Amino acid sequence: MKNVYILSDAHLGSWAIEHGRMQERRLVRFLDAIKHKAAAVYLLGDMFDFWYEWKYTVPKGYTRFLGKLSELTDLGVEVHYFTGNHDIWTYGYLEKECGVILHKKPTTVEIYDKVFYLAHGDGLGDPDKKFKFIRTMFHNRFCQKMFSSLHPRWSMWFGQTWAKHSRLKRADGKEPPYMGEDKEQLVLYSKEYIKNHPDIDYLIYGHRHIELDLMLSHKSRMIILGDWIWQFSYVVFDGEHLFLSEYAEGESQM
Ligand SMILES: [Mn+2]
Repeated sequence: MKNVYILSDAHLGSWAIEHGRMQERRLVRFLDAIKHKAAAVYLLGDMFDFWYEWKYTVPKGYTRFLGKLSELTDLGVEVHYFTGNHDIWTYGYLEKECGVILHKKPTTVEIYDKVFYLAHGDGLGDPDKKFKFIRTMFHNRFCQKMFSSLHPRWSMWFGQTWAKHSRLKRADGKEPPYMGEDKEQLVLYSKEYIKNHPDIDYLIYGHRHIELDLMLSHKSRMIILGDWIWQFSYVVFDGEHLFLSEYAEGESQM
């Protein structure tokens, strides 16, 4: 039985990440190392720090990563690509060129008899009104059309700058630490969610850039994935056991 891998938040191409090339190479080496063991790979959002595609144009860069995704899908590995809040603006290129299966919303999926609820995690249980307003604008088709009509010289600059600042507004560029079961938005959201969906075995999220592995009930386990900037963390599921691990090169991996 082949494994299923889940990871998120590489924020490739970020102007706030100095080790961008090393980070992309490590991600690609990881994908290469698992390609024959994987039945499916789920990328849970924000793989790019700012992705925006036009009808005839896509952003520069990411050639190693995009090539590796294509190699995996050519081999028959299912690659599921969830949009986060930094890469909402993909309109078919990643599906057509790289063969990924795109998800723009949280998805419930059955994998080897277990029920997974998968989401990037932005906007879930988040009471921040400003964030909600920006999120609505970002997803609005009319705003997207207006933005697309700008020359990429300005719109890509604007997007990269916005993304950079959303990283740097945190002290040392990292996310606030885990806030505890009673305050962490995704935990509160998940606890509410399983009340009406008690059949879910695993709830898995990105977005927060922290690693969390928490039992919510006898059945439901919640995981926040960490990131691929500093933690290089991923979930692996072999049909029976599920682990949250960190990719350390040179070690033998599952
Ligand atoms: Mn995010």
